[in-house]
Amino acid sequence: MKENIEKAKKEFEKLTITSLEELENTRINYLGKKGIITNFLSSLKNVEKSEVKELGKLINEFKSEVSNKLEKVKNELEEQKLNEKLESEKIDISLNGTFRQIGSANAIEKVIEELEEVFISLGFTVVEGPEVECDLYNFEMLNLPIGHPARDEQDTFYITDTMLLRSQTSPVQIRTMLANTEKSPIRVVCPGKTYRRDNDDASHSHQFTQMEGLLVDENISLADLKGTMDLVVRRLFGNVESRFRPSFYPFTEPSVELDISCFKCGGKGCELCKNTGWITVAGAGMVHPNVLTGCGYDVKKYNGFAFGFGIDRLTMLKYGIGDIRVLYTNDLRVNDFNRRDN
Ligand code: 2NL
Repeated sequence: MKENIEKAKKEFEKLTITSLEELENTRINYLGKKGIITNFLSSLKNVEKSEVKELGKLINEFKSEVSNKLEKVKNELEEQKLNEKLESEKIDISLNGTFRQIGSANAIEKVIEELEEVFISLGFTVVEGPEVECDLYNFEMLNLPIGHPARDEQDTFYITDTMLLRSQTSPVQIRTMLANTEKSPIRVVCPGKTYRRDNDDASHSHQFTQMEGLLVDENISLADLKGTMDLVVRRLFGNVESRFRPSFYPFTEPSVELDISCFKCGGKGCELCKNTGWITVAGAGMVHPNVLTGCGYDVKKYNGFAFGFGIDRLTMLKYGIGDIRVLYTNDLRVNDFNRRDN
């Protein structure tokens, strides 16, 4: 029996186990109910008493050798299996992703938003309105009756005899005043698309962009308008001077043009300011009493100021663009100022 045990031991030591399935078979083969070691142990009862101790020790050593080896191989195989799984599920995060060109706001839109921020900080509300308007709101209520010569300058596209594409955003302010049934103070800015019957060239476009503003309150003076405009242009263009020049608009009295000192040459005179040292950025004035009365405001109590920025012009000045048409043609150089590689 001793030789049989030693022989089985040698055979076991030669065994190579390469899978968990083989491992389980080996376990059953050696340690199972009818396994080799179990058989040796039960054969002990047929052995001479004097030999039981030695053989028993031998079998138990063999048994723990088998158990130890099976445990060791089990751990190795499981680790190997896990490594294979990890390897097969590996993701190479160093690979470049698919590059998508990210768009950005159009330059006009950015100037509008910048102006809105300033006006909101001064207590103004942003209001929008329809682009197809009636003659009444676009012209008549702005003190521009039919036949008024100033209508020529603002000739636009007519849908019918009385419906047109708005030539300015003023009708939005008219609507705001009419809708305010309490006839209380108003502070609004109205950005949006406007239209004129223009032949397109480097400085004219049949569709352009305006931002008008209206303030109605008690005891408003031209000084309030000047202070407001000065603050706005400084926020937009930095440390510039501002000045008012006399002008004419049918809807304001008095009317002014707002100039800023040239931010390029500092007022010395250059190509941008056509050697004048000044750049015109807006028209403005005190709201004409006819406009206020027409909208139901008592001019004995209320007055106000209004202004209009040509957003296209401001955008061209701010970004150094020489042709207004570029703003409306999806030229990526205009629309992608905030791209990293620009
Ligand atoms: C320009 C001039 C201006 C206004 C717009 C306005 C609106 C109402 C009443 C009075 Cl409801 N005025 N708007 C006033 C002065 C000038 O725009 O050439 N902008 C580009």
